[in-house]
Amino acid sequence: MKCKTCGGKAVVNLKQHRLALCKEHFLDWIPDQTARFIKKYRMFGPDEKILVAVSGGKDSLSLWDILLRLGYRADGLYLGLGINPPSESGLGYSNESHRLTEKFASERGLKLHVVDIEKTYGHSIPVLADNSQRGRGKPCSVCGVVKRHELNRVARDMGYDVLATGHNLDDEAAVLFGNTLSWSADFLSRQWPVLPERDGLARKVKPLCRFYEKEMAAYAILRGIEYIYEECPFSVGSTSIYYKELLNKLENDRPGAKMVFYISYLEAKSNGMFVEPETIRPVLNACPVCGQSTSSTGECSFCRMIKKVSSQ
Ligand code: Q46
Ligand code: ZN
Ligand code: ZN
Repeated sequence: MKCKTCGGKAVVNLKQHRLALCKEHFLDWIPDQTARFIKKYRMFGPDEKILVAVSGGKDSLSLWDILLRLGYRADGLYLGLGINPPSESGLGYSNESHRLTEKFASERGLKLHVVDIEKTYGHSIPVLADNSQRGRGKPCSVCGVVKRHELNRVARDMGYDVLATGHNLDDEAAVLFGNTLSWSADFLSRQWPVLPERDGLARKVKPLCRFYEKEMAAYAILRGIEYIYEECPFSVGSTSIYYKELLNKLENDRPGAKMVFYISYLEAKSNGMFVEPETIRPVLNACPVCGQSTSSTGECSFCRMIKKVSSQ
């Protein structure tokens, strides 16, 4: 197998793109494509200040690396979720992911914001999940509320123009698959590589949304990025992993099917399908405690949850 660009020995074979590349040209291809997607979906301009949500995983650390290689001003934000049951690394999932994120940032002299949820609000994610109505047996729902709240808070309070996350094609296709199974019109109308800024909610972008997960793993490994291999222990048995497995079966039989599923959706949307009806757009109010936008008339779900668990 030869590199399509230089004719040297190819190390990656991107079947879905009918493209084989050597290490050097693959490591250039990923940022080139990312730059194309940033422009195509009008994610941000060259002078905007970007906050990258980093988890210690391959996608978010690679995203940070790519944005810096493209010349953007990008700082990182790590949320310490306190998920530390005994794990492969012996350190616990959150401790190990924090260590690797700090290492990545310090080796490159980068600015990393860290918010430890337990130190800041008194409770880790597992404790919040065990003690709030929302979380019984399902920490991911609590975790989602906390992440959304904190990412937005730091982006807004620290004056960033845009919040970037490392969601890849496999993540987006799984979400799309779930929304399609239930024909969730409001979610289908909102899923897009960019969520514009609105009523105090920071603009959110997903520059890696058109790369396969395995492409990002190859990028991280070939770039020598040290990332956490283990998954969050609470992801085991989740619906999104089940959907990913189903889509992988399809992809195995028909290479490229996952990409066609997601990209055809983006094209259909650009052509006017799934327009967001005004009637399902919730009116947003400011939470009287934290000031963040919420669709409820009183305190936001994050503040209600912290108050409830703290009063027990
Ligand atoms: S970190 Fe949080 Fe995920 Fe763990 S508890 Fe669930 S949502 S699985 S990406
Ligand atoms: Zn080459
Ligand atoms: Zn609030």
